[in-house]
Amino acid sequence: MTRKRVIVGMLLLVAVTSVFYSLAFAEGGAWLERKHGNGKKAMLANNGNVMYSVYVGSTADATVRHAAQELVDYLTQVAGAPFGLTISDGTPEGPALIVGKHPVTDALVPELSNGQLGDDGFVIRSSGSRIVIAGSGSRGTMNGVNYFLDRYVGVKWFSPTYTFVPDKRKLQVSVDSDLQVPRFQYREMFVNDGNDEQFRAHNLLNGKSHYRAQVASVPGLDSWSDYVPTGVHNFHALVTDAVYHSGGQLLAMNEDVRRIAAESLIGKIAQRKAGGLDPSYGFSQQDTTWNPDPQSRSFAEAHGGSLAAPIIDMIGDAANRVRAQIPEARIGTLAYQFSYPAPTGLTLPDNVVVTLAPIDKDHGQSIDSAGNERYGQQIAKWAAISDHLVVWDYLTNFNGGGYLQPYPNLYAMADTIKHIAQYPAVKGYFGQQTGGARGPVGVGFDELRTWVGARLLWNPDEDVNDLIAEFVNGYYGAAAPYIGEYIELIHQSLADSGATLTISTPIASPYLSFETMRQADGLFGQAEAAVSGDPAALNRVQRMRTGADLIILHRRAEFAHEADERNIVWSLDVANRLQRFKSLTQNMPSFRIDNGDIQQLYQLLELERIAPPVPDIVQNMPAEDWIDVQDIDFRLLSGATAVYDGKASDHAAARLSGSSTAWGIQLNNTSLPRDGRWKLYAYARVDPGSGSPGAGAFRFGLYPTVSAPAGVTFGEVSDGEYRAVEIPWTYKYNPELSVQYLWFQPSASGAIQNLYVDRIVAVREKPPAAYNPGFETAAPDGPYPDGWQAAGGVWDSGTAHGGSRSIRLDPEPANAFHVVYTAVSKWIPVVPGQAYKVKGWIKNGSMTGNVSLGVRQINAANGSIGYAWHPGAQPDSDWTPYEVSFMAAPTARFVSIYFKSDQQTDGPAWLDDVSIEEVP
Ligand SMILES: [Ca+2]
Ligand SMILES: [Ca+2]
Repeated sequence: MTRKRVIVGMLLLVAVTSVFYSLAFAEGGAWLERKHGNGKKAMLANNGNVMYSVYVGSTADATVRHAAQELVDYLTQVAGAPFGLTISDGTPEGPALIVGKHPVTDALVPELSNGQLGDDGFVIRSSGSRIVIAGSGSRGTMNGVNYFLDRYVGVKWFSPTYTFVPDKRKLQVSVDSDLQVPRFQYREMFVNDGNDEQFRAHNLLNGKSHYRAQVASVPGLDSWSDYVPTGVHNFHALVTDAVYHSGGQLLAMNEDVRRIAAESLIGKIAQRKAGGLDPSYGFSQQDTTWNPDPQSRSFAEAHGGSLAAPIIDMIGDAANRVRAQIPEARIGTLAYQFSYPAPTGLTLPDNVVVTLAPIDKDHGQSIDSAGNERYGQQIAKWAAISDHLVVWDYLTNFNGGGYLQPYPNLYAMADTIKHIAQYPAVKGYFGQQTGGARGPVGVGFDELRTWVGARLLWNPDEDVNDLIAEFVNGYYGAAAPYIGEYIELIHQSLADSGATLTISTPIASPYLSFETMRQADGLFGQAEAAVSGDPAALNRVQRMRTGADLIILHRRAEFAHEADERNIVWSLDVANRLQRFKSLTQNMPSFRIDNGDIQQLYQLLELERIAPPVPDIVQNMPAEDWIDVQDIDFRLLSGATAVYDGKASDHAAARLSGSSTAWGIQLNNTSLPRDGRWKLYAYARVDPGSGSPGAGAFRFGLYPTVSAPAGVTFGEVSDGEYRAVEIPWTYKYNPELSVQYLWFQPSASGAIQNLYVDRIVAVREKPPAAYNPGFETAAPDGPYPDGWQAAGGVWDSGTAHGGSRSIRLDPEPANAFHVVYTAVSKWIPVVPGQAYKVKGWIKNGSMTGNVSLGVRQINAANGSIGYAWHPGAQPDSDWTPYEVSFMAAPTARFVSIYFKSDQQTDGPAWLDDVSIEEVP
């Protein structure tokens, strides 16, 4: 897989530099005006003389006045000369910058009153010696001023802590007529940097949701979009009586539920109206799964099979009932997890806003990429049934390495925004870059992503490479070439590795390889050197570096080992790196969404690990056939911690008290491959307590449950040493499940004091295959073909379908079960619930009786579950292919292939060239 962008290698530095940095950061920000050079020239100030005054009408509200004052302040700073603000409805004398609606704008800007600008659009228009910057409403005017300062004057609000203000003694702008309406009506980049309302407004972002909604705005900035109604995951809060709760959600088709929901919504909305708030409220599913009632299920089945159908029908119904009471009321809801696929044969009333939240997509690729087909294709389907859609995009790592982990999704985000922009129904975008208020501020790509995202939400036609270059040049100064190369390196590494970005991407994901991290580290070294004389720029570079530092610190033992083996010199400089990392992250209380106290991360990073040896069970196996997932990637809950353990493969393990009954040690499926089937082995040990050998030591299971949890007895682990505990199920990625994890739980029996889990080793399961399928190879110690039992059968070297040999059964009237079958040592592993086909060629010399091919399923205790047989080969027939299909039973572990001839046969029968295959 190759990303379609600029590909950067070390040798391409010059070429890339020319792509990224041809707009050199040299001439006082001249490169920032690339889009606005063709209008009428207006000299705002020249060499200390100010030519224009800023005018605002007397009825302007706080937002417009604030914007006008900002215009004055920034122009003054840029020109080094004082601009004045005039509040007047009179006709300006002399050259004027008119901010907002004003008696003179009626004739100059008729668009202000014809509705085409919406809440956010504006016009920047030159007429004679006047320049008007105005929207229909105050937010539009504010946007116009910020747009003017940014795009025309060159002020760049790169982050809440760094604004680039050009120095232009000769301040000239080129203005013609610029009518701007944002593509997306609602635009929110959700990250803690964005808590700065002025920063959001400067970058034309108008969202204020989540915990931000609880923070009062200052009057001049109190102008946020209310497109998405407030209130989520509130089915049970709005319909409180538990008799109406069902399978995790509501009895969606129930008349009482709909009536009660509508009454609750009417109450909430009336209350909001009375408080001067937007007459809207959310009505959306609980943040869990749904096992629907039969009525809801059958409604879903009648509408495309999506569980969104009963939900959407209920919400539409409730919205109509609410509207009958409050005509202007609007309702918000979610298409999320089980309700993400759009229903068929339904439409939504136009007072419902649906937020599509594809949390499980691969966030490293655009939503319209092949790998995200099941998510991308739903946009058009939702657009067919609703004209009010918002896309909630996931832009950070909630778990795994956490928010700080390098998350190369800049191009994926840009392509997703560009793709959804094609659907007029999609009116808004929410880009989630943090899980909560305790998340990061100003690290990694967050600032860059916010800035680029904000631009694309205004105008998705902007070129993402130009935007990245503009930010990188402006923000990182002399370090820009190295930061630019790092951005390309980490994105290309993701594309080359084929890894996915999920909300729980593991630290050991292949895009964070030795080679990539070594190159990244080198680039950051160069970047720091380039700005070593500029402490503020150095701080910005180091904040970008935290992601690489996190990975290098976590995996230092492994990287040092690899460097050593390959004779590569790479100074990991652990002490300084750790100190730098801590100093830049200490104000970030939470490094991931749950149980993510930053102190816990420091504790993990301080553990002195060693490079773990190759596990004994995968010795000599090709590297692509096994994966070692260390405790770094576990989720530790309920008191579990990562501790030094000299017995552990890397000298560290997750530890949980033996008295706990929590599923305290977990491995999320995002740490496991998405392709193929895998056997899992947990390397675990205990600190022995006291108990009988048969007492439970610990248990483990897969959630959601696929099979009863399994356990280990005290007798098996009482020596306190690590052993590879086989997880007795085959793991296979299931895209239907938004959450899946393996959990470990002490038995709290007193038999153990502590449970330790060092690592989980996943071993690829090969497709099933029959051993010695043509009966050509002899067993070393007997008269039968190798791997087959042929009690009573004959290994025939004179008759064959393929090769020169086959197996033959001669009539044996006294034998009620006259068979050839797979030997125990060559039983074929199968996956419970999987369908299979066994095939074989039979030549039948018998005129009577039954000759057939079959299969026997076998459980973990080597007991027989049952047989499946082909009805029987044609009597007196030459070589003919036969097959027998079966579904592996829930308890099946193996199968043995069988060939039989019964007591009524009167001639020989041969079997050759058998095979087994999975049926998709
Ligand atoms: Ca370990
Ligand atoms: Ca053969």
